[in-house]
Amino acid sequence: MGNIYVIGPTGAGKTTYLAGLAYWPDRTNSKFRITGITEDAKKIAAKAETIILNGASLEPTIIDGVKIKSFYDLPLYSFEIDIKRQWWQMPEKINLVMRDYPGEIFNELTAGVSNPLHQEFLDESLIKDVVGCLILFHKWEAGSDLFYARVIERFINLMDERDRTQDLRLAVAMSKCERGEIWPGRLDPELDIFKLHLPRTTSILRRRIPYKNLQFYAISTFGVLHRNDPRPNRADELGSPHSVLREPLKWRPYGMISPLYWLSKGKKMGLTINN
Ligand SMILES: Nc1nc2c(ncn2[C@@H]2O[C@H](COP(=O)(O)OP(=O)(O)OP(=O)(O)O)[C@@H](O)[C@H]2O)c(=O)[nH]1
Ligand SMILES: [Mg+2]
Repeated sequence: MGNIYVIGPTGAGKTTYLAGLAYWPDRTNSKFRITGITEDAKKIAAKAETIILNGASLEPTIIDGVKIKSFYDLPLYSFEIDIKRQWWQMPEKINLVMRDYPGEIFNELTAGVSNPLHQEFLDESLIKDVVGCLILFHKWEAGSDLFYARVIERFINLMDERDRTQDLRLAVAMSKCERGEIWPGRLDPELDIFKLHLPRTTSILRRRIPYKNLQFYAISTFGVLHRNDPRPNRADELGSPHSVLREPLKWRPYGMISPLYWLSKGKKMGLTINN
């Protein structure tokens, strides 16, 4: 079982993604069954109902110094994902231990980390029992590339210092990919989202991370309304940075499992079971 941490700047959708996993719809036609193992995983599943279905606005994950004094105070999510396959195939399972990082740590990387607690968090994300990181980005507009490139460069420097550049897997994903401008790019995210909109960030990653340890993904925890109706399943409240599901009963998250499969197993999930 490998530990996987979800990192990325503030507002990238990390907590929502974890809540989505915890609250995975138990539909008969879903190819996955996700079971929360730890207390925290069960707690967030209960919360996810309000987060995902009723649009309760999600607070940014912060280190407030009172509740979270050390890395070990961060909630620990452990999930078991069963992949339903055809009857003649061996059943497959992914066991995950995940932590939800506050984005502020990632943001701070550009300026250099001065807060010792932040440093502890970064160190923990690079210890040997972490097999991989899911890095979520959500901005693709001009200007974001420079910021992401700087952050990623610093993060890879830290990997280097801790001797992890050769064995830590990085799944780099564009989140909220149901957005019309990037939705068509989801089929080949490296080329049509990352190289196109974040060329500098992509080239640093490709240059410094071994080919086999780096994959690009597009994820949408919200998803679109239907396979044949690619309107985002999202209702934006005017003037609010928060988005909520437009039609909760049609919740079809996109691309959430494949990066986890790759991060934990080091091979891609078969095309037939792609979600
Ligand atoms: N459109 C859309 N919005 C999303 C999606 N996932 C999350 N969001 C919204 O993005 C905002 C930020 O999400 P969070 O999950 O709090 O982001 P975070 O990465 O945990 O942020 P920090 O805790 O500050 O680091 C919320 O308003 C979410 O509703 C998605 O798939 N699509
Ligand atoms: Mg958060």
